[in-house]
Amino acid sequence: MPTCGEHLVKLLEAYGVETIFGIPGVHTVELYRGLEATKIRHITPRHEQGAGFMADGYARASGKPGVCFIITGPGMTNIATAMGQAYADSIPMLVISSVNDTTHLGMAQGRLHELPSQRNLIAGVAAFSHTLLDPGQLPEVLARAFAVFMSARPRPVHIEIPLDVITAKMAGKARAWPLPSRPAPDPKRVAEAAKLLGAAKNPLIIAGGGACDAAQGLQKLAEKLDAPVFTTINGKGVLPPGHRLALAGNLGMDAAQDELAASDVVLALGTEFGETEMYPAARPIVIKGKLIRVDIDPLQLVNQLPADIALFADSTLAVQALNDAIGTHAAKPGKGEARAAGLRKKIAAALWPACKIHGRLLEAISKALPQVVIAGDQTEPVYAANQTYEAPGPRSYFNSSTGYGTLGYGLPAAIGAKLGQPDRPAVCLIGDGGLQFSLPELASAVEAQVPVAVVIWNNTGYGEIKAYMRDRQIPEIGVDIYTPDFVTIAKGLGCEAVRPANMAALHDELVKSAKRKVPTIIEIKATDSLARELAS
Ligand SMILES: Cc1ncc(C[n+]2csc(CCOP(=O)(O)OP(=O)(O)O)c2C)c(N)n1
Ligand SMILES: [Mg+2]
Repeated sequence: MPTCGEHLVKLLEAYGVETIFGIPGVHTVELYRGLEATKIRHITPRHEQGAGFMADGYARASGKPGVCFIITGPGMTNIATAMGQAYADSIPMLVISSVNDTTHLGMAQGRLHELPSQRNLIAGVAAFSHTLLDPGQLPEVLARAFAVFMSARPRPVHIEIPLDVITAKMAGKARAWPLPSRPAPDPKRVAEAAKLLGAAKNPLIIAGGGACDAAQGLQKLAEKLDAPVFTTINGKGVLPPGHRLALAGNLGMDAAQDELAASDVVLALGTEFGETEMYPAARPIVIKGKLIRVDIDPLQLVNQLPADIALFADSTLAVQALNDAIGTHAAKPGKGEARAAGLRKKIAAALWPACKIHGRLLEAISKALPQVVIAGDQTEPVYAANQTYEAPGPRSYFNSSTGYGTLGYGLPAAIGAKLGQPDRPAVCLIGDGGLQFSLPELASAVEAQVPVAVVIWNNTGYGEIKAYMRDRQIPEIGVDIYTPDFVTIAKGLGCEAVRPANMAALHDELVKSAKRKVPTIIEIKATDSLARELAS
């Protein structure tokens, strides 16, 4: 008879899990006993935070939950930060950990890896955290996790299995439970919303990360209504690049605020109007017309702004219902396009100067790698790209400047993204500070043969914080950090590494990176000739 650990692995496979990120320890070896008998691929990071960020990038790029196997105690405190980022950005992540024997829980007898209460510690960054006290309850608890991922606001779920439970024998066939359907909107409210939208003179759409799977229908809806579309950072790619109704910049900008105020009906889908969207100047959003909100989380529908019509629903189903209800109605085209073009111009004029330099860098990346997935960290080129970049499609652009705002995310997230979308090139866009948080994950990528391109913007310091201190007349302490020779280190870790001298070399290196089996580090120093060419 298999153990609970073996049964769990079979169950995960039955739910369609193909990749697991984990670092085994004596407490979790029972999870590994059955792994060989499945098709699941195990990826070993160099730190549990790396496991969490890889799972996050995998989930964002593929749309499937990222799964991690983590040891009791330090493994869990290490992954807590990655769970915090995934929690803030509504990313499905399943963290399976061990915990001490059921009879030892809460006893504080100095057992290996013991925490006073692991579950209490982690519950704040999870949709739920469950201690499995009986192997027989595993199928039900796992079904709850997948019900959250598939049918509710996706967030990390933590299941901890005591050592005596993980090794206990478990009867029965490993079978995935049928999952609940996704919530469909109330038809009466859909009819009201469609009426408002159909009669709108200046409609506007705001699409967040929760709308990214509704892209196709949303484009149709926007075109029918002739409505300009703002996307949040996690909503990028909902409209194809260059679409006549697509807007750039962010909702905190004066021109965007004016346009919002002038819109008589605003349709906001899958967004919490987060403050990190509005870099560098977040401000309260003021909507003077009618507001229609769509969200899979009822609590989001009453967050910050009361909606005139609140549609509690999956965004894809809501958009489909709105499209059906609006039917063949079509606003006279032209006005929306003109509004969008005017707004794009005003926003471009209001952007800070570095946006141009970094905009060129992003253009070079898209040109060399058209179907690229970009996972970014918190660095100057990312803040700029958040304003200007047009992603080739949804699930193609994300970074840790949103929500929890965690340095060190970009590299492991890009590795996860490449594993989640193996047929597309993946680029990590990261600063010299952020990369030093997770540099050893290059070794994980070499080992797993994951060819990501890591574009480092090296300004030899915590540039953004340095500027922030300078603006406030605070002595610039702790921000001019020593940066190692990234090219030599990366080569030592088994990667290819270059410092391209000009745009042509940058292009070649990006193209070559996608053909390799290992990561390619592409370093750009802010004082290099390439940086000058980007600025010219
Ligand atoms: C875990 C963590 N620690 C500290 C910070 C604060 N922080 C935000 S941006 C930043 C500077 C990052 O430097 P770098 O990656 O080199 O990017 P740059 O701003 O220089 O482009 C720091 C220290 C953070 N966001 N996350
Ligand atoms: Mg820096």
